[in-house]
Amino acid sequence: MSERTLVLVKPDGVARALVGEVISRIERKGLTLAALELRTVSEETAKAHYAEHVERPFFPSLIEFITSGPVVAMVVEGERAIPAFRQLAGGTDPVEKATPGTIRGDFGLETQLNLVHGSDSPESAEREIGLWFPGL
Ligand code: 3AN
Repeated sequence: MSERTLVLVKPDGVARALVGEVISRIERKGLTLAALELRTVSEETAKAHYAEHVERPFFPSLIEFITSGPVVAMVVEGERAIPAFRQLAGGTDPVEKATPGTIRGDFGLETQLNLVHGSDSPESAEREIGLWFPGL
């Protein structure tokens, strides 16, 4: 079943010039882009995006990180797009959880600077697409 997911290349991924690499992996998987924009995130959007983590100790530094430079936001579409992109991204911790062959496993070292975000459920995807691309 075709579905949509919200993907971000976070500030570390943009700074390290990995945007093309991420898009290339998305396209080679067979997923397609429905929207794409480079933008700098407001603190308000960042807090709304990560609302589920508001009580976590790393929340303030996560907000500081995600607003520290431009991100590339995308809506990615295709068959099982939500789990398919999570598979491409790899686990949250780029060393302990993500395996080689995934974006985080191949390019990441730190849990906070883990390069990409992908919605984790249909409910999150709907909420996040509404936040980043209202009206899409
Ligand atoms: P994922 O992005 O794999 O769905 P989440 O939703 O648990 O992971 O975490 C959201 C973001 O919060 C991560 N991408 C990472 O940047 C940051 N994060 C998660 N856990 C930690 C942690 N233990 N220490 C620092 N940052 C974290």
